[in-house]
Amino acid sequence: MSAEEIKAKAEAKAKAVDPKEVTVDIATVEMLKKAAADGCETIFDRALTMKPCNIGEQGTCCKNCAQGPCRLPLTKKQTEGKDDRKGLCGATPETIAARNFARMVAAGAAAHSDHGRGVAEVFLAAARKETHDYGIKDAEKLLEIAPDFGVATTIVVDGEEKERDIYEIAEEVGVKALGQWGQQDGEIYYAKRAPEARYELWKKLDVIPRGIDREIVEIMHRTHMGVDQDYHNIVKQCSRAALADGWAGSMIATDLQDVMFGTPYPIQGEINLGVLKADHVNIIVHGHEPLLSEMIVVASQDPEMLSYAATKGAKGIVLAGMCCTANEILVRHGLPIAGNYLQQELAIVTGAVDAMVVDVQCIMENLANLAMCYHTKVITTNPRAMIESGDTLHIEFDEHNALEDAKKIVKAAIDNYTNRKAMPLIPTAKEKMVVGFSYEAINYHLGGTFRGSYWPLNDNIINGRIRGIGGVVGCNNARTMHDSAHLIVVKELLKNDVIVLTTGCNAMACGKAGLLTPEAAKVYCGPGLAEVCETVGIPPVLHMGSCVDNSRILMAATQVVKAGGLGKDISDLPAAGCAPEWMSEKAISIGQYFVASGVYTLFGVTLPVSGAPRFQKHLFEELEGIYGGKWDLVEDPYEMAHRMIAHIDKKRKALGLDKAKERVLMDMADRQKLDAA
Ligand code: NFS
Ligand code: SF4
Repeated sequence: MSAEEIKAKAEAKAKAVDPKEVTVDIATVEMLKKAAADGCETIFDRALTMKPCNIGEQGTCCKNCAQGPCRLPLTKKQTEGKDDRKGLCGATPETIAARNFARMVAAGAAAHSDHGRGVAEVFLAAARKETHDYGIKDAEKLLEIAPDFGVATTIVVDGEEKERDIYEIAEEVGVKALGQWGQQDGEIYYAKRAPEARYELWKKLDVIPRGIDREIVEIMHRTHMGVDQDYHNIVKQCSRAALADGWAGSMIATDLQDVMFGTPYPIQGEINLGVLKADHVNIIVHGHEPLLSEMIVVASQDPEMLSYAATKGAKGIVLAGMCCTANEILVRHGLPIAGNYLQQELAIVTGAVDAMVVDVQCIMENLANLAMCYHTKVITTNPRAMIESGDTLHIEFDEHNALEDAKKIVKAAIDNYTNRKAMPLIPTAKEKMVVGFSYEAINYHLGGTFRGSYWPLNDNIINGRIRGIGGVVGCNNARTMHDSAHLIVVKELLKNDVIVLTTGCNAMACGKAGLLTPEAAKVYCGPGLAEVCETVGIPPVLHMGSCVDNSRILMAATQVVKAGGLGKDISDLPAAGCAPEWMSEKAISIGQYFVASGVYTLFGVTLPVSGAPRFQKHLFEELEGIYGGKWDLVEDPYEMAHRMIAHIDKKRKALGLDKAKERVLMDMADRQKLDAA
């Protein structure tokens, strides 16, 4: 070997991924070793060899016109007092960073809301009985949401009040819901769901979204070259578009999915790559929209499909989810989850996945390349999302022909079972969990009476057994150790008696670590929270669903405010939210709607704002004076948890709850007394 070759080899070795350094998940460690042995590259390798651009990371690279890219890094020179950085057009770093940030909000809000639009369209088709495959599963929820759209649930005939036909109600709700996307003036319907004080504040600040699409388009207009050049004003539009996501696009998606597929209630499930089975056909549904996966659930259980699988020598069909599609089918059907975002490539590396069926969002293009190393068929299904790389199959999914299309997909997976190249190697790791805590389910479970109520939760917060509420959500990010920050933050909160609400990839990290079981309470929680969880029989971390279901957290917070005793607005609550390992633009939209709803919201890893100090100050400090909520960036997960706890304590103090009032935990009789009152 020449000196150069030796040097190159040493460098390559130095750059090789050490699995234990990049993840805390044992199944992931095992599959990273296999990937290396098989000579297949994953995102973990690429994260080592390619570093992020320092200017983009600061948020100060502008390519909004062809005179750029104008790159304005913050260097020592500026921090020493003078800052005269300007783009060719004169744009300041604040204008550039705010515009970039706003475009992330627009993209995130668009992704959630376009998902919501698809749901509303199918809902309307189901209401009109134009498709046989979808229908109304939860009529009670439909009756609950109809008044929010101004749709009557009863009708007066000959002076007598009668129930209206459920499909008639659904059609009217569907038309009005779908109208929210193209609405030009007025207010989105669900703005009024917020606590009154919050609604009034939004009104005063003039940020109530007029219509979903309009607010997103307006961001794109305002951030075009030479339009909005005041970062305060740009952030105001970020709030409008983000609120249109949280309180309309996402919230409508959640509600209509619940009506069509059922509102989640606590159910058992299993998680991690160990859910795959070597002697079964393994199908992974990956992406975000339950419209497709709900049908694949049906198709994969079809006797005709099962006997077809048997003809190929398979003992059955395993259908498992990946990313938020997984959360959707888990919380409604208890179907297993194969893993979270950073495990998608590794599922293919097992060599056991016969089809990876994808729709939209969080799907890595490299899946197609990896599928070539193994035998997996990557099947795209949505006209919005095709993959050019590799040998991907496109089977378009049409809601009007949903079950037939789903069967075609399942059949393609079965046909691929006999093409496996080598013996699969499936990690044994998997964990049991209890999931499906919609805000309705929390109501029911914590209420524990015939009439559900959030009062027992409030009462336990007031008496100090529960210190506060932490929302921990969001992605994995290959720039930080897989699942590590998620688990540190959550465990630190639990230890300090903060109950955790979770969605998305954090929920999956918690599931894999065994935090989503009632038994976790006595292992991880402080004494107060442990006692409450054990009495009620719930896990200390409540899995509320997918990222679109962050709208459920907004509704839960609203219910807590309305139950009384903890202030008049979401911003009064002893609560905080965080996304320790975020990466997606959707997370930025979610962060902004939480901030605009009054929540202190902390992100980990990085935020593209550091190159624009005044804009950063606006997000991290000034917004609190406007919305009662603000952004923060904390890389250290311990520090993140403790800043959340400090904020919770600050809110407790403002509510006069700093001196923990010791009270007996309510028993059944107390609760009945309360209910009778
Ligand atoms: Ni949310 Fe869910 Fe996961 Fe992040 Fe992606 S799957 S929608 S975006 S990576 S949490
Ligand atoms: Fe440069 Fe201004 Fe064009 Fe951005 S909009 S690329 S800052 S000239």
